[in-house]
Amino acid sequence: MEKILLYITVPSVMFAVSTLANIQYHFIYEPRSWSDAQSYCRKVYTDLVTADSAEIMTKLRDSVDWNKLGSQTNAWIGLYEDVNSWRWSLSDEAFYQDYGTLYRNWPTGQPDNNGGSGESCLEMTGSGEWNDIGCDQLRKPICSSVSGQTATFTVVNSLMTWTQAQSHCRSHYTDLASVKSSTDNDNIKAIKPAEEAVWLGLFRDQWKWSNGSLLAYTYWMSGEPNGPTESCAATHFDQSGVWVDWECREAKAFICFHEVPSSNHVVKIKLAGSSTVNLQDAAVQEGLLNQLKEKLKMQGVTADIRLGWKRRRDGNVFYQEKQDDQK
Ligand SMILES: [Ca+2]
Ligand SMILES: [Ca+2]
Repeated sequence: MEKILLYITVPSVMFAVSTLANIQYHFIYEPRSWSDAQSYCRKVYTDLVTADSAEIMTKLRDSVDWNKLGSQTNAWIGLYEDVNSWRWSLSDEAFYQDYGTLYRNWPTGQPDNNGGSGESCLEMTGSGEWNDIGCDQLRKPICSSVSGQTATFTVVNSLMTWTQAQSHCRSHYTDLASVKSSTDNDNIKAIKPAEEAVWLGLFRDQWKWSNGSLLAYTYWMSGEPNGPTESCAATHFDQSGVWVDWECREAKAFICFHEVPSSNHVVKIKLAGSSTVNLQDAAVQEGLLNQLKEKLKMQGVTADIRLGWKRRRDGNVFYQEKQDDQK
C-alpha cells in the first residue's frame, strides 16, 4: 500500500480513496473468432480489452503495429451484444417451481434483432406470438399479481416504454407478466386488446464488455451497430479506431488486457480548505483525478496508470472526516 496525501483548497476536511491499477495491452495479430479470442485473452492475460474511455482508445491507436495488422486494419475488442441473456423481469425462483423459466413462443425468424437496433424487450404481437423489439417503443403493459406459483394478469390501459411498464407493474402489481406455459400465453392473448401488441416481462442485456463492465463510453462508427446478427465489436484503426459490429465468427486480430496485480495501490486523498467546490460533482472529481495523475508522474511513476474513484457503501466518493478519524 502506498499513501499519498494531496492537499487542495475545498470547504472542509474530506477523504476519498482512489484505486490505481496498472493495465497493459497486448495485441495478438494471429486472427481468431471473437469467442476464441476471448478464451485466449482469459487464459493468457485477464480478458479481451475493455476500451471504455477516449484515453484508452488513444493508447490502442498509438500501440498498434500496422505491419503486423496487415490489410484487415481492424481488431476485436471485448465488446459484445449479449443476445443469449433473455430472462424474466420477475426473478422469484419459488414462482417458477415445476415450470422453469424456459417457456418461449418465438415464431420462426424471431428473435431477429431487426436492423441490429438493440431489440432487447419482448412484445406479444396482435396474434399472440412473440417479437423482440426496441424497449423504447410504446406499448400497454401486461402486469401480473403473483401468489405462490399462480399469476393473474391485468392489462394496463396506458402506453409506456418497457422500463416504464416494468416500474408501473412493480409499483401496482407484482411485476411485468412472466409466461410459464402456453396456457399463460393463451390467457394473456384473451385479455389483451385485439390486434394490439403489449409488453411482457422478458428482456435481455444489450452491448457490454467481456469483463462484465457496463457500456458507459461508446465510440461507434456512424450508422453502427447495424447488423442483426453482428454481435461482436472491432476497432477500425484505419478510421481513428471507431467501433463496428461484425459477425462474431469472423477471424480477426484482437487486443487483450492484463491487469498487473503487483502495482495496485490505494491512494487516500485528503482535501482541506475553505472554497465552495462541490465534491460530488463528476467534473470536479475528474479534475482531481487528473491532478493526482500529474502528481504521480512528478513523483516518477512511469508505468501506465489507470485511476478511478472507489465509492463508499453510501455511494459517495468523498466523506467528511470525523474528529476522531484524524490521525
Ligand atoms: Ca424482432
Ligand atoms: Ca456492422
